Amino acid sequence: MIKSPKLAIALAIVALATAAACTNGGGLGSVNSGGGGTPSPLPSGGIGVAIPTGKIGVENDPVWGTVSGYTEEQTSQIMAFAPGATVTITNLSSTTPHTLNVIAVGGTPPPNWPANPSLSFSPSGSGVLGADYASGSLNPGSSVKVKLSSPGIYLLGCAYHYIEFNMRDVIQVVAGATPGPTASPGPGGYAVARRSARPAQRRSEPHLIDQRGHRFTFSSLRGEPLIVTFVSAHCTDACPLINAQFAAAAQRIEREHLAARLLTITLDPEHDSPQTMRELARRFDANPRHWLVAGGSRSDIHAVMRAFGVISIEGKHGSNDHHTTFVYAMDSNGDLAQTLLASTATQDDILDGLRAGRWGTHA
Ligand SMILES: [Cu+2]
Repeated sequence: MIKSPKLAIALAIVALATAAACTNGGGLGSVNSGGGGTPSPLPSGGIGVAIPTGKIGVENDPVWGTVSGYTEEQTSQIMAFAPGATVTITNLSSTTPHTLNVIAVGGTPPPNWPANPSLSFSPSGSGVLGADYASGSLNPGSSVKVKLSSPGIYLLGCAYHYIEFNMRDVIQVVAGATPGPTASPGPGGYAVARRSARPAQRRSEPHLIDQRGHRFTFSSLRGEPLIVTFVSAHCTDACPLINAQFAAAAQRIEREHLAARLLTITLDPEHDSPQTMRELARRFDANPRHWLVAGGSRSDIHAVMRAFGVISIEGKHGSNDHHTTFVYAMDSNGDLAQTLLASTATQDDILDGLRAGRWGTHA
């Protein structure tokens, strides 16, 4: 839990900060050293490896367990790339060699990470990510390239530091993933969630209730880009940051007359009623033309969360304050086009995407 002065600090620095304790699951990576925690200097779409202190984060992910020591530029420790991508793995350390080895390939999260897998210090796998891939020992500052061809989930470990530093990670190779700051599609999601996130394919589409008390469906919002996120109204960690980012983005959308809508949905329908969400909307002065803040029945909200692969877990205080923090850009057709990581740059990410027409035309 962070207190508001610390949150203010987190908002003040542009990069992801140390603060987001409730964002396990891939959103804001919490860095395990004290102090500021600046993002790693990495080539776009590259992977940096280092002992997880300071620049490289640690996430205690509810799905994947502890992951640390590998990251993309400014993103979470769970990494996603599109098939066919070639990724540069760079050792960011100035003192210590590391490796990137594939431990297992599969389609689901591991029940447990293997306790003591045999990880090689020599390169293997011919530069293609697969079950037999090993980068070999990468000296400080050196790089190697790997091609990601087959879709799947690859469990990674460093041969030197798998055990002592939990230096392990997950690469998802999945269609539609965008490397870099907007990478991970999120644990539990992947291609299946991307497909099922098309509400039109549902037999009976869930209804949501906005801050005016109007019932609506995803289908009813088609025709312009829709930027979706999920929050808990009771969360005091990352959600206030996301709400502030959405509030700022909504104002900019209005000011620039962009045809687009934001949608914030509760991820804790047991505690956040539509009335609670209305209060939240009021607090942020959310104009429903550009920003819908929605609750709904438990079953409808859970159906929407499942479709997006949103995971939330009840915390100590009864509300769901451990959860994924992603921002989903749906195009004008209602298809999920891109998954963004929530950050202090979210309003810029949204505005840049809309202005560029990345998720459909704007008026
Ligand atoms: Cu290592």
